[in-house]
Amino acid sequence: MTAIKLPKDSKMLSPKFTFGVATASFQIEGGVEDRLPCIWDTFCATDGKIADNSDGKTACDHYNLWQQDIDLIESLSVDAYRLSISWPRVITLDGQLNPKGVKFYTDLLDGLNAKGIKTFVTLYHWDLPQHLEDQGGWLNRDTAYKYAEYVDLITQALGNRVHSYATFNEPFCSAFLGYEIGVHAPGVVGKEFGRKAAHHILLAHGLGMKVLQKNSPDSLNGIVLNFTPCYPSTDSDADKLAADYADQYINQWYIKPLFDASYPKMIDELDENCKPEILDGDMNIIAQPLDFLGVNYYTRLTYSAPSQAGEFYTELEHLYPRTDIGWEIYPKALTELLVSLNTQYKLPPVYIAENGAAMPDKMEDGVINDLDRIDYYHKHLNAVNDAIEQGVDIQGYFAWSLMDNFEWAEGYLKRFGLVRVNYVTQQRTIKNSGHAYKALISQR
Ligand code: GCO
Repeated sequence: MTAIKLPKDSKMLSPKFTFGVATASFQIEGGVEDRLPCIWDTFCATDGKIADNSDGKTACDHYNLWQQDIDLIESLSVDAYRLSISWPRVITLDGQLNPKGVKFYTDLLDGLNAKGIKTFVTLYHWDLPQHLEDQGGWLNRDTAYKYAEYVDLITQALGNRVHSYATFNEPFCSAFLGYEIGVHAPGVVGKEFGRKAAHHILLAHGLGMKVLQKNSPDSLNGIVLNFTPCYPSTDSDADKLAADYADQYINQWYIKPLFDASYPKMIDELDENCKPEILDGDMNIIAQPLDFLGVNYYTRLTYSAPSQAGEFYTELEHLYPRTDIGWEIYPKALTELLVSLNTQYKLPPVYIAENGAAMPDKMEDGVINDLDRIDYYHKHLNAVNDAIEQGVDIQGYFAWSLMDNFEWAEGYLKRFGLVRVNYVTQQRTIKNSGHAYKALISQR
């Protein structure tokens, strides 16, 4: 596949559909000297946590190169850019706005708006200020209230520059990867912590939505969740039960409270010490009306019945074909996911807020001919189109990512960009996938 194609009559080719590219603050900014430390700085400084022992000190140096990066975004002909605000850059230790950090984002947003690029702002993409982690981080209920204060201050400061706000990116990753299996910052390990962190993040989401309703009622306000659809490895009842449990644990736990104001039924099967403390009124705070739901999709997983007593499922290795990060390429699950969420819940308009692939790119004569990534985008965009044809209201799609960047525990080893970054010279080179994405968008 050398081009990304959609059916000629696809609704995605109407000018009303939004095409964008996405990034996140810690993954691209660098500029650490001008902000407070965050949990990812600490995690990176801990031996053995990051595959290449790297950190976010420079990353893509977007903190200094943002003007040329806006030109780069414009050159891809996208309608929208999804970025995140670094909480430790805009808030000081005593909880006040940091004018220098705020100016970085107002300049950036003004620059994007001047070019007619719609701004999709995520208020939390994992960079919790370290001093809040020192007080328990997301295991401390107070953090949810600190988050609401931060949202109040920053949204007032940004004024009407923002087209869309997402309160959080992927609460699953922050809670489960960060506070249960510890492969992400802050690296806390223990089954008793994951659900507690998740509940406080969801509570913070609800409190944040209330602030947005007050401070920014005209923007499109919502949340971005990631989904890894869970498939049974065979048709047996035991495997189906295992996949269903996994689905409740990793997917439903984060969406059901938003729409039904309750957790999935597996909460009853959790050991007492693993249950979150839910105070009166929490679930109603969490279930605020949403203007949109962001869906991030990369892969699926398959499950079979548990092999040991006391467990609920066995997660199988990713099947083939796989991307460079080892995730199965299975576009059909994206269609099935969207259709199934649309039957289970009364969804607001959906935006695919992230989808993309790490591939083993090679640069030859200055060209990155990443046909594998083009093929991934072609198939997944068509999977989105199939879901639209089956009645799901999907209004936008964001490629992850604008450019190669700091891929969390994988450091700089895995490249997700439509644009290659040379981390020595900071030179950006549009890959053929970037050209193909632009060609698709430009044909409208
Ligand atoms: C996520 C994050 C991104 C990642 C991307 C690839 O979805 O995990 O939002 O920051 O880089 O997903 O893993």
